[in-house]
Amino acid sequence: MKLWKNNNLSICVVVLFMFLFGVFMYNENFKSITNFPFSWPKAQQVQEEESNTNTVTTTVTVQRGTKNNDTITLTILNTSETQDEKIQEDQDSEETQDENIGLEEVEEEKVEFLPPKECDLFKGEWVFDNVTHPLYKEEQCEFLTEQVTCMKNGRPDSMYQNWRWQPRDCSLPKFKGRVLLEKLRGKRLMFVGDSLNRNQWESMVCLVQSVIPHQHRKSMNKNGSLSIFTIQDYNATVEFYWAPFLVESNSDDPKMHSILNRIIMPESIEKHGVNWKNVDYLIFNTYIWWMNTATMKVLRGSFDEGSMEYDEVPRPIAYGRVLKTWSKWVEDNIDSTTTKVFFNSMSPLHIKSESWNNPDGIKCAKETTPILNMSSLLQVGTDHRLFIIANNVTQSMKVHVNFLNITTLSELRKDAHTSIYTIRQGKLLTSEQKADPATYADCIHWCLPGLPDTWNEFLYTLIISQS
Ligand SMILES: *[C@@H]1O[C@H](CO)[C@@H](O)[C@H](O)[C@H]1NC(C)=O
Ligand SMILES: *[C@@H]1O[C@H](CO)[C@@H](O)[C@H](O)[C@H]1NC(C)=O
Ligand SMILES: *[C@@H]1O[C@H](CO)[C@@H](O)[C@H](O)[C@H]1NC(C)=O
Ligand SMILES: *[C@@H]1O[C@H](CO)[C@@H](O)[C@H](O)[C@H]1NC(C)=O
Ligand SMILES: *[C@@H]1O[C@H](CO)[C@@H](O)[C@H](O)[C@H]1NC(C)=O
Ligand SMILES: *[C@@H]1O[C@H](CO)[C@@H](O)[C@H](O)[C@H]1NC(C)=O
Ligand SMILES: *[C@@H]1O[C@H](CO)[C@@H](O)[C@H](O)[C@H]1NC(C)=O
Ligand SMILES: CC(=O)N[C@H]1CO[C@H](CO)[C@@H](O)[C@@H]1O
Repeated sequence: MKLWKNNNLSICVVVLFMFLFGVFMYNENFKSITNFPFSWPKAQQVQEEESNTNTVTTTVTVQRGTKNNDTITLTILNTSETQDEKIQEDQDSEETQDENIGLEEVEEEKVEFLPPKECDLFKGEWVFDNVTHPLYKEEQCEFLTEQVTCMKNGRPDSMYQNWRWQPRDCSLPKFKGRVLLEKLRGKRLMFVGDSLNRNQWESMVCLVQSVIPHQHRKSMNKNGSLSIFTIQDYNATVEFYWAPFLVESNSDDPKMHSILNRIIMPESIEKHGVNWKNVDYLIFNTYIWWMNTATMKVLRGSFDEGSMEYDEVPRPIAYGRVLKTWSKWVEDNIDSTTTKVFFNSMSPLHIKSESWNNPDGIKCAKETTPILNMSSLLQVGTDHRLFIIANNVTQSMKVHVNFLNITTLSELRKDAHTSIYTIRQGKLLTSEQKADPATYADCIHWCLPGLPDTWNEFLYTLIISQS
């Protein structure tokens, strides 16, 4: 298995030159080539139309380079990357991409800048960057559900969409839907778990769907526990499978969510697992459904046999049993040469505003900026015992599992929850409910565009780096 191809820059330059020559030959429209040195990526085009010209390329370079010690390298790389993007924009706008598509894709992949394997992507900071983020617009993604469209639901501030995660020792590559879809060609990617993984799945659908402009070339099919987004041109799917405990439980009905007496069968996973076979990229999580009681109810016997009796087991013990069952399933059923496995660490809650020194706050409801002062240890109530178990289990398996360490960096995002701009039992909050955030604010789920896009940037980085 070849991991983490490092870019050979001189090859890049040669390939870029050959590619430019190719475009020149293909393209009778001389104008797009003469435009090309003064180019800027699409995100800036809007800004550009409102303001002035030619300064924008510099801005991008500076923004990407600021936090990085490899400023010069990055700048050089960015220059060619920017040029490459411009070419792609031109092709898109002229609708000539069909004849150039192969060339363009190969090229994009070659110019991709990947962080070195040693770089810890999850150690870093949030940087305000309204040039590159959000990665898509809320109103441009028809597949978003009402649960997450915070602006449409009346949220007045939008800064929560503009934060970019900047790893300390490297940079995340720019998310390119086309590059990801090329990896997914003829393949299935599936999120498995609870509503936070569904949150991330919705984000991923939006991130790739914009590549396909034609409505009838992409489709959504929601059927019971399984939701499938299909991109016909690539024969690729981005799926979500509902299994909030991963193992069998009395909470497996994807619609009935008001079960307070949650009971699990920690050694029983096959019923769900059959649905995960033959998937090429599997992303698991399980956390939020564990959090309403200190102990977990473990069934004696089986639901199928009508058993009703259960034992109450301390949360970490039960969590460990479930992950052991899960890891055994993965080891027995996954061929790591064809399937990549990921495990998301816990998505945090923001319920007590005192924990980020805002005694006047009401849960997460008044928060409009991330926690940027990282000088003191932040404690928002996450059960880190489960983090340690998940990290330990995933790192000691025979099959390679990518542990996505999203917990700490998400703990800083008190501003990013759906709060009162969401639904409850299928309906948007009424104005009376909105006036009572202490009762009704949802400080568990996240607005989109927003934080789960960053989780997908990690996923993207790992997918395109490992092939
Ligand atoms: C990056 O530079 C800063 C200051 O310029 C320094 O404190 C830090 O240790 C450097 N990081 C690495 C990985 O070299
Ligand atoms: C997870 O990331 C945080 C920073 O975001 C870091 O402090 C912590 O050590 C990481 N844990 C693991 C197991 O990598
Ligand atoms: C980005 O933020 C800056 C500073 O707040 C602001 O001046 C600028 O207008 C913003 N640009 C866009 C495109 O929103
Ligand atoms: C489409 O992808 C599926 C896997 O998701 C594969 O089984 C099938 O053969 C592919 N079909 C074509 C026509 O490539
Ligand atoms: C939904 O799934 C069930 C079984 O999982 C299947 O029998 C049924 O045909 C599916 N319906 C649609 C509309 O795909
Ligand atoms: C950051 O937090 C620490 C501890 O809460 C506090 O002492 C310090 O003044 C804060 N710094 C800033 C710049 O707010
Ligand atoms: C980590 O996992 C190994 C093997 O599953 C186990 O032996 C060990 O006790 C675990 N350590 C912790 C701290 O949970
Ligand atoms: C390190 C490296 O290969 N840098 C190259 C970046 O691209 C410029 C041209 O745009 C070359 O002159 C550099 O040698």
